[in-house]
Amino acid sequence: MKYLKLTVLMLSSAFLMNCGGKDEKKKSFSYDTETEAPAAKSETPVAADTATATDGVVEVMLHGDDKMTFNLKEIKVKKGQKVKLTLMHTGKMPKNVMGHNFVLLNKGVELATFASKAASAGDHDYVPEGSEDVIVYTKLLGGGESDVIEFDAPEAGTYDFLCSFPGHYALMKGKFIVE
Ligand SMILES: [Cu+2]
Repeated sequence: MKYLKLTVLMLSSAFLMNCGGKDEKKKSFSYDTETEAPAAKSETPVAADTATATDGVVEVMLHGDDKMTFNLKEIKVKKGQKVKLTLMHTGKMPKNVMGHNFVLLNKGVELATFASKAASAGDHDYVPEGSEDVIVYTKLLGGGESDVIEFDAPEAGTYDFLCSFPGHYALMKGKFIVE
């Protein structure tokens, strides 16, 4: 909660240069509704953080780049929330060279084991078809592309996420925490 408040504060100050604590709620709401408009300008690093929207929907902005990194190492949501995750490839390199996806693994699935299985699933964007190891995943993206997925937060616990493009998981991985 403290985390969210901070994000809201930072957003408020970025947009308005002046923020009264009282208006935080209102501002975060108007920020959320704004996302309907095609806002090409909102490329602030702040927006890349985990931010909560209204109606129990959490919006997560995850970026992958040409340096083979994700901007987030940790994503925190709450049990029962709906998660709207946007993966954006902020680089320029094509998908066959520097493809990125977001794959959320089930509890107890070993990252390295999964990654090596995934590496041979090139026909399916490096996500083994019908795999029970996977909770949810995005499309594989090249530079400039993005994909949005929505899913219900799984039961409380800590899960691994990764980019399953061959060789990427060493750097492109993180924890998905459901509280
Ligand atoms: Cu990748």
